[in-house]
Amino acid sequence: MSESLKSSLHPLIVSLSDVIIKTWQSLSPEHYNLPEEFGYIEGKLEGERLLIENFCFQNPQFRKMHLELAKVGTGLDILHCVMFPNVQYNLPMFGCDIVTGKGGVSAAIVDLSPINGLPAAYIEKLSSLKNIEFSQPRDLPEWGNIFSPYCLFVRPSNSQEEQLFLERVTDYLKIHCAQSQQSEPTNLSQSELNKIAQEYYCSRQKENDKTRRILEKAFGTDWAHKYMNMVLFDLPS
Ligand code: 18B
Repeated sequence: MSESLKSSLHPLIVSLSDVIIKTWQSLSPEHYNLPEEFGYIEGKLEGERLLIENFCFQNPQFRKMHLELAKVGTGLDILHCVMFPNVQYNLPMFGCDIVTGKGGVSAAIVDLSPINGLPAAYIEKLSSLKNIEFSQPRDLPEWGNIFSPYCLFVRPSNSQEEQLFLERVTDYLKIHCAQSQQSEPTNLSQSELNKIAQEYYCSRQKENDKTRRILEKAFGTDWAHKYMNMVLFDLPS
């Protein structure tokens, strides 16, 4: 990981990216080649530099495990992470997004989002986690009907809440990695349903205008469209 970009990011993003990469090690990840032009990217947003760095892996259960770190000027840091299951496995979508600004963390979201329902083992594990209260919960946007009842979306208001968020993401990742290792491939017709559900998840995520706006301003409309469709939320083949 390039220390130059990473070390300049908000501490919550640095800690979480370490946790994600470390947890993925247990999944025997192989490298996933993103389209060449999209590894390390630099653009300009309203005269400010936008730096993007991508880390991408795959294994039999996950067609793509994607971590993205981004910095806009000196004001805005972003962590974006999605684990896309292979559609042959009945696994949910792990997704996480952190956006930090001059005033601290403005958005921190993590979920294991259902693909044709959450498997019973996930419900059991997620509902037995201890309840954590955050002082500033946030409301999901209109396109957010893809998220599960276990979706956590907050504005952590101090470093203690940032730590609690980090622990909860770690819980979700550990549950997901362990469950994925026990998962067996399903049949063809269920795989087809999983594919449709994953396409729906991606189409809803692409309705996030806040993400689109930043990419469009820095790199132009065409590039942003390509990036959202080929890198952030590409469809299963
Ligand atoms: N996202 N986020 O990933 N987004 O990618 N993100 C924002 O304080 C980027 C995901 C999610 O309230 C904001 O409001 C950019 C995944 C939700 O309307 C900004 C990239 C999930 C919201 C960005 C990126 C996800 C949100 C506004 C590419 C969930 C709230 C910050 C690197 C699993 C939307 C704020 C709303 C917000 C930007 C969720 C600036 C550029 C995987 C729900």
